[in-house]
This record gives sequence, structure tokens and C-alpha cells, in this order.
Amino acid sequence: MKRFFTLIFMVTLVNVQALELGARINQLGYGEKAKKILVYKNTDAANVEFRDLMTDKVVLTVPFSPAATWEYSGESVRKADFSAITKPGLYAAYVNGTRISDNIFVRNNVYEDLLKASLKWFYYQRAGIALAPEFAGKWARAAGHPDTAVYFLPESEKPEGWKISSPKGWYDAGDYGKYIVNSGISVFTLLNFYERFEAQLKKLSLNIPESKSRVPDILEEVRWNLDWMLTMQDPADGGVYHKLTTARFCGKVMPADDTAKRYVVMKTTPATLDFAAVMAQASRIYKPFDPKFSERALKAAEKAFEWAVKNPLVLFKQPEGMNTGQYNPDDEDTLDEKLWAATELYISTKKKVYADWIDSLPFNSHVPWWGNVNFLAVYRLAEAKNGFKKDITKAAQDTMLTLANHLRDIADKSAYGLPIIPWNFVWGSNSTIANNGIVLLHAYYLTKDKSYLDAAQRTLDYILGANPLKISYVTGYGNRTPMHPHHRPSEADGILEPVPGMLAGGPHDGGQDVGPNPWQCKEYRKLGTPALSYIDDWCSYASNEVAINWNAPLAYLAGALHYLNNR
Ligand code: G3I
Ligand code: 9MR
Repeated sequence: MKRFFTLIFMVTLVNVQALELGARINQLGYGEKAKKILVYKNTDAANVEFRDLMTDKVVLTVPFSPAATWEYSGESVRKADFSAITKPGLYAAYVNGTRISDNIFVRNNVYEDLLKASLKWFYYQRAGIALAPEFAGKWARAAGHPDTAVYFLPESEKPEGWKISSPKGWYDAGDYGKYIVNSGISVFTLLNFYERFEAQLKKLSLNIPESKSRVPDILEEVRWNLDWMLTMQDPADGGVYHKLTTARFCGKVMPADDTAKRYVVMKTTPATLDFAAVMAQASRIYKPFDPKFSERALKAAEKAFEWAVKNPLVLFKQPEGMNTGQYNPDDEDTLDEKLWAATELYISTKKKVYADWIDSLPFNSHVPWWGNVNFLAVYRLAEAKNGFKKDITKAAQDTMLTLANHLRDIADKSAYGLPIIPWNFVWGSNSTIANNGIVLLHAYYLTKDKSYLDAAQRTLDYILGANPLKISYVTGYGNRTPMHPHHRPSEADGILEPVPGMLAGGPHDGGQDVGPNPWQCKEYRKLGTPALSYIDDWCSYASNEVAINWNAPLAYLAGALHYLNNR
């Protein structure tokens, strides 16, 4: 009889609480003191209720904002601020008695697992090493791409039999190429995260083969790519080769099954300057752990800078017969790379030659991406402790706050409450939005004004589910996540779940992956509403690939918010 009444109760419960889970929220949750915004489709209801799911009691009732249209999706939506909920717990949102949200978690460690997974993903991207089950779990795999015999393309430009050894490094993305330019901003971001949260990251284990060493795991992981980068510098003149790839992208195969010849290509100024910048940065960070490596990195950085001064505008040109990635923006002038490299070298050496270069080069106010790294220098110049001229530091701080204020003000006015600008919806849109978040975090570090932290929170909310598609764009982290990313190991390993902790590129209506060829996508875009132009399909390298310069800002953003939630 008791079971009968229980059944009745359960059925009633479900009937009373009809579900329409249309609310856009951060699917991993919120820190206790974090800004908490729910977005919902336009409704006549005036208020939204939040219930504690443990007690089923209403703990907060708040009014919806007036309806507004989000220009990137065309939706008419309303917002509700539930930041007043600060007690750790499990909640849900209701409108007129109908539940409208997934579970809402509130507690200070909601991003800890994501931080670890987004950093651990770089281990999964290692070239030249077998991933053992004790570190890689079911995504363990054989080694691929030893890269101990790498040739030059075009082969005609080198003597018969010319080759170099260029092992280790991270695969760039869903492909198996290794690219210096994309390594630059990716390595900077991870090392800059370490510089900002050193005490915490010294204690963070990623369960990688080097976890038992005295070197922090994040530094051990980045070292795998730094060691490779060093092999890409020509010892004769200091120039740095632009990339290391096969001539053409391979099929959907595991690393060990991609055995085609691999090549380095021409040295370029952007690659050489990006190399110089990260090697100067690394020389400072690794000095306490490996003085010899630190000295080698600084020497390599200075030699690279000298090559770039002599070769100020050597831009990448894809060799005949090669179709792999280019990392060569249309408007490349190499001034941004030169300012960034001079900035890092000045901090490491305090030499006047670098100060003079800094005096001569302009700032710009563009969120950093692989094609414009100027803002990475602005971050440095804005830090008084780095010892730049006071007027330069002030100018850099003003530049940084001007951009941060622009992003924050857009969030305040936006229908979704998001600091998103039109430029964001390019190939790799999620990473540009994560970098918006990092700009806002730097403004918070400088001013301690919580409004910047609140705006940064909104960029992570967007990535983790507070978006028109209600998808958390990180594999394995959220209620609805990418299952078919453009990532060769995930596609070829025969395992249902993709490698975890990867950030999908995100919506963008460039349509570079749309077309009639068998490998291309059928039309999936909603032209004019870029925030809807995403498809969870292998075919979509323009919206659903993964990349090291996308996961690095994700790790930084999730990690910074985690540590700031727990300070
Ligand atoms: O910067 C301009 C911007 O000013 C303009 O408004 C916008 C729209 O036209 O275009 C922007 O340039 C775009 C650039 O990305 C920066 O966002 C280019 O159109 C676009 O083609 C370029 O796409 C790059 C793509 O390779 C094709 O070159 C992506 O950034 C880059 O992440 C991607 O990188 C690939 C590697 O080549 C190979 N490995 C996988 C990796 C990820 O897909
Ligand atoms: O897998 C490649 C991905 O990493 C690149 O971002 C993309 C654009 O350059 O190209 C992908 O490779 C495709 C190639 O360009 C055309 N043949 C099919 C390949 C797999 O989709």
C-alpha cells in the first residue's frame, strides 16, 4: 500500500511541476558571491521564483527585466538577477509554477573540475608520446609523430637529405600539425595564468607522467611544448620555422596511423617574434626549477629578436602542394608581435634596446588573438611592477580600462547581459569571448572593482550554457555538450565520449566548412544570427573544432574565477 501512495505522490509531483527547461544558465553553477543572471524567452510573467531543491521552498522571487532583443540571435528575452542566492546549495527556477531551468548549483568549487580538465587536455594533445591508461584513462593511445626526421618543404630549397629532429609539442587542434604562432599566445596564456595564481597552481595536480616532480604540473605540461618550440629555431641565424605538419591534412585517423612525411616550412617574422616573447617569459618562470633551461630560453629569445630586426616583414606563404593551417592574418604587419617580444625581453633583461623598441611601437585596443598579440604587451606594460616608464604604464592602464569599460558597459546593456561584441563571432568565437573575460579580469586585478569580475563571469556563463543554443561548449562538462567535435583522436578512437575538457570553437557564420564535398557540412548557419550558427558535427571545423589557443583562455578564465571564488 505504501508503495502505491509513493507512486501516486511521484506522479503528482511530476504533473504539478511541468518542465520547460528554457532558461539560459551556467550549467556548472556559480560561486556563492558570484553575479548570477538567468536569461529566459520573453514571457508575460512578471517574476521568476527560485526554489531550494533540498527543501522545495521558494528562497527568492525576483522580477524579470523588460524584454529586449539580442542582436546576435534575434531572440526577445528577459533577464533575472538571482545573485542574492549566496547559500551553497541546489536550486531551480520556476515561472507560474512551471520549472524552467536545469539544476542550478551554487558553491565555491563548481569550476575546479573544469579547471583541471581544461589543463589536462593539453596532455591529450601531446605529440611523440604514448598516453598511458593511468594518466589518460579510456582515451589512452599509442604515440604518434616522433618527428625525429622532419624535412623541408619545398624540398628543392634544401640540400639533398636535409632534415631536423623536432620532437614533442602539442597538436594544434583537431589536426596533427604543430604551429609556432598558435603556440605563442597559447603558451603565454597558460604561463600568465601561472604567474597570476602561482601559489594555487603549485599545488594543482593534473595526474600527468611528471606529476611527481618538484615542478608544478602546469609548468611541466607547458614545457612539453616549449621543448618542441626550441627545436624550431635555426641555430645558424635565430630564425624560427613557421610550422611543422604533413603536406596535407590526414583523414580521421589516430596519431600512430598518420605516418606521412612531415615538414617544416619557411622561417617567418611573426613566428620568430612570438617565439622570442614566450621564451623570454619562460626564462623567468622556469628559472627556480631549471636554471639551464632558463638561460637557454633567454639566449634563444634574444637571438630570435635579432633575426626579426633584420627580417622585419617575412610573412608565411603556403608552399605549393601543402594545405595545412597558415596562421597568417590578412593585415599582418608584425608590429604587435614586435611590441610583445620587446616587452617580455625588457622584463627579462632590463636592456635599453628593448625599452627603445617599446617607446617606438603603438598600443592598440583589440582583444588579443593569434593574429594580434598587441594586448599581451598591454597587459605587461600596465603592471607597474615591471618597471616600464611611468607614462607608458599609465597609457597601458588607460588602454586596458577603456577596453574593459567598453565590454562591461555592453554587458550591462545587452539583452543577454553578455560582454560580447560583433567581432567575437569569428572562427573560434568561444575563445575570443573567453579572451574578453581575461581582459575584464585584468581590469579587476588593477582596480578591484567587482563590476569587472561580474562581467568576466558572464563570459564563462555563456560558454557553459547561458547561450541561445543552451549548450555547454566544453566536452563532458555541462548538461548538453559537444559529442562530435572536429578532433581526430575523438573521432577515430571508437569511444563514444570525446576527449573531455575541450572547448569547441563556437558559433560563427563564415561557413568555411559548408559545401557539396563529402567532407563538408550541409548548410547549418542561420545567416545574420551568428550565435545560432553552430553544429555539433565532425564536418564543422569552423564551429566545432578544438584548439590549444581556445583551451588556454578557457583554463585561465575558469581557473581564475575558481581561485577568486575561493580566496
Ligand atoms: O580578423 C578578421 C576580422 O577582422 C574579420 O572581421 C573576420 C570576418 O571576416 O575575419 C577575421 O579573420 C579570420 C581569422 O580567422 C581571425 O578570426 C579569418 O577570416 C578566418 O579565416 C581565420 O580562421 C582561422 C582558420 O584557421 C583558417 O585560417 C582561425 O582563426 C584559426 O583558429 C584556424 O586555425 C586552424 C589551423 O589553421 C589548423 N589547425 C586547426 C585550427 C583551428 O581550426
Ligand atoms: O582537419 C582540418 C582542420 O584542422 C582545419 O581547421 C580545416 C581548415 O583548414 O581543415 C581540416 O581538414 C579538412 C581539409 O581542409 C579538407 N579535407 C577534409 C579535412 C578534414 O575536414
